[in-house]
Amino acid sequence: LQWQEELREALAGEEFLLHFQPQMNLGTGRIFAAEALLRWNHPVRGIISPSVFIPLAEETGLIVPIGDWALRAACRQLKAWQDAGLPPLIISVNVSARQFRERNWASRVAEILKETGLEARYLELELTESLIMQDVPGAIATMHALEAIGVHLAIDDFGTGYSSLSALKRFPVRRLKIDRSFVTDIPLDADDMAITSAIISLAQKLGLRVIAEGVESEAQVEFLQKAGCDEIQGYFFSRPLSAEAFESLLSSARP
Ligand code: G
Ligand code: G
Ligand code: MN
Ligand code: NA
Repeated sequence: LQWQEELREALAGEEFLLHFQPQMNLGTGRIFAAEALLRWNHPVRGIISPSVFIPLAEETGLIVPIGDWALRAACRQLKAWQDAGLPPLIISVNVSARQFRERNWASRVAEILKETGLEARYLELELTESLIMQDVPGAIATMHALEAIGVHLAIDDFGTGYSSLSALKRFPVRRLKIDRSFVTDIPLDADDMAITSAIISLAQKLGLRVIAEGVESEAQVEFLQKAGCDEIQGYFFSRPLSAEAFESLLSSARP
């Protein structure tokens, strides 16, 4: 109950903020996207990680307004960067199951885009496999509604959620994000390397883009490049950054 009140106050008191982690294309060496990651700047406890407060927010249902706040803030930030003349970029936003299952959620997304002035094609929504698998037909319907408004979709934490490969064929998604757990022990763990390579070829054969998460070393980059991975995200290239730090990284990378 105490958490619930604090989360409510945090939303009202603007204690949430976003950090941005760049995603890099291995072919061009350029930043093509940023994942928006929620942070709670608690007046007493300091910065609190979403892995702590998102499960609490899920329980109470507060994840719905908090998630909408994050989506709106991410769209507004990207629009501001576009208006400032920064290079074109995609903003990638995490979606929770409770949020995704809201009635007419796709039209809420459309409203947020309209309100912030961001074109739909610059927004990518990250859905986890487990979110989709909770109700495959329902998820596919919402995914099609999102696709119809021009938003792109990615499957987050891919490989961890027991999604059937035959279902994958029916999902209107553009990108798979290989879960960090498969990347961490490359190049030491032969099984993880086999799984990662297999996900990359699967994505290629299905015509999907593929990004590896949690990339922390040069050796991992080399392995992924050889395996044909398009894109990377992780501490090796950059940690999640404040809006200001991300903006200067982007400005310094301007051609
Ligand atoms: O940034 P960090 O590693 O602390 O994130 C921890 C978890 O919180 C990740 O699984 C991430 O997907 C999730 N997360 C971060 N921001 C959001 C958000 O805006 N909405 C939802 N639903 N999850 C988020
Ligand atoms: O579940 P999701 O993929 O949305 O989680 C993203 C989280 O992963 C972010 O909160 C970010 O802090 C974390 N992260 C990003 N890159 C790395 C990395 O290279 N190593 C580790 N350990 N965590 C990372
Ligand atoms: Mn994510
Ligand atoms: Na992930």
